[in-house]
Amino acid sequence: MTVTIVGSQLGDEGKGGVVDLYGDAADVVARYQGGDNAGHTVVHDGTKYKLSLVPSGAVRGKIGVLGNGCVVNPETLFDEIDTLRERGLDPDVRVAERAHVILPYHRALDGIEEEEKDDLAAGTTKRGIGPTYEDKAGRRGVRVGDLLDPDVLRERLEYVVPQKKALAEKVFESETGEAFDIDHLYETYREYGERLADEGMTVDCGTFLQDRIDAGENVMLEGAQGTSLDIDHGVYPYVTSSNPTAGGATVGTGLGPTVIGDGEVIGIVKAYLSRVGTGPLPTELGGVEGQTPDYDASAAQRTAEDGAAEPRGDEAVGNDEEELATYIRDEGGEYGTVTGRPRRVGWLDMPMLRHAARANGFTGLAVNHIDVLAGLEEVKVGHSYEFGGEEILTMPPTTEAWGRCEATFKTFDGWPDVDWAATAEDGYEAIPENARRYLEYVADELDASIYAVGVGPGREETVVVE
Ligand code: 2SA
Ligand code: MG
Repeated sequence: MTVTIVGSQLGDEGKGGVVDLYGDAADVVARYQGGDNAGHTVVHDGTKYKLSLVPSGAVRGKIGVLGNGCVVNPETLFDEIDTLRERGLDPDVRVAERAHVILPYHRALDGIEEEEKDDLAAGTTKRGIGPTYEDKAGRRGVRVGDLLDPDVLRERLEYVVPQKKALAEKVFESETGEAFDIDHLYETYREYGERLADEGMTVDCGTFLQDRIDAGENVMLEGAQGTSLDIDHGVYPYVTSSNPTAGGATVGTGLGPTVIGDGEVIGIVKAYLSRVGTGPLPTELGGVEGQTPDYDASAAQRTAEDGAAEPRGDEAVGNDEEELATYIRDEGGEYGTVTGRPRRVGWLDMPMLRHAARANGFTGLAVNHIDVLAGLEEVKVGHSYEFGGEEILTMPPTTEAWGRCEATFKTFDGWPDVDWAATAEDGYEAIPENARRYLEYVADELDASIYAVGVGPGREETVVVE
């Protein structure tokens, strides 16, 4: 049996908590796309582990698999494994031989291209994700299996590296160094290959997972990022270069669609929106300089002078956009984990979610962070868009059209801040009534039932709906 966990918005929906919840019953946790652009913090036995590549299940004694749809930076992989070992864990991580390898020139090119692109830059994590998938599609990539065979590795590098070097030097007029040096790359990556082989880490992913399923084990498929960052179904070009949607789980592991479809596909929804990087966001509140198109710095200035976003007191927060944005950002800790840059925030966007529900075929939902919105006088959702004089209920296929959509809001009465830890113990009925109304609206609109509600950052702070 499989459970697939998919982000329904723009990443950072709090997938970790849900992965924990369902991960208990899993024997194997596999990732099917992305690479070390998926920073998550796992708390286990009171210790915090920061991971960006290794599936979180590996911290909890499960087998962690990086599927063929992933792009693997061996340096990050071994750093994370070594750190876990230093801390007394013995992670069992397997890597698909068909997965592509992120090489140092991919990282270098990611940085160079982002600077060149200017307005079209996606605000990438600069981990080389895009350039690696480009080479995969361009049939000039290096796969994990190639690291195990020095002759093949050498041949691949000799073909591709001169092209990358020319791209960096001639097209982007950038300097190149070790990252573009065939001999250096060959030595370093051959050694990574030896270590992968010595530790028996590589697998034929689809066969490995299918054998587990046939033996009656449970496999959890852990998506990174979210539906609107999907290269096909997201807000192109402000997307990542893989398929976080549920279809990616089959292509990215080698399990058939009927195997995935036989299990659960759970959509993770954050009760509001947050976004790192650029592109339109119809339900955005306030804005963030350098990320929000047409950002109005004077509005932020005005609120700062008004002394907005005081810490939560008995007073409910008012309705000024910048003030609300700052409040939600602070309550939700919406700052980048690596750079500390503020994330853009907005109200829940239902057209985005309807699109996600269809594209992924969710069997259930987990809605997170309803505690973050507690204390607001009213909570809004973008129910539909007004586009070209008409009301539309789902996202248009081009991002330019999406940028012209105006959200039509529906307003809910706010809910109080309560003892959320106690709520988590007491169950669904203990959730404040207005918050339940909000949740039920979302479930109705998406025609999917709510399996879980996240009411705080901790592992225990999840209400499981019976
Ligand atoms: P990239 O580096 O090529 O993938 O960047 C392309 C765009 O995708 C965005 N991006 C992300 N946005 C939010 N969260 C991300 N990762 C989460 C984290 C993990 C998760 O906490 O780090 O949610 O599973 C993530 N990764 C990529 C990026 O900002 C660009 O807009
Ligand atoms: Mg995160």
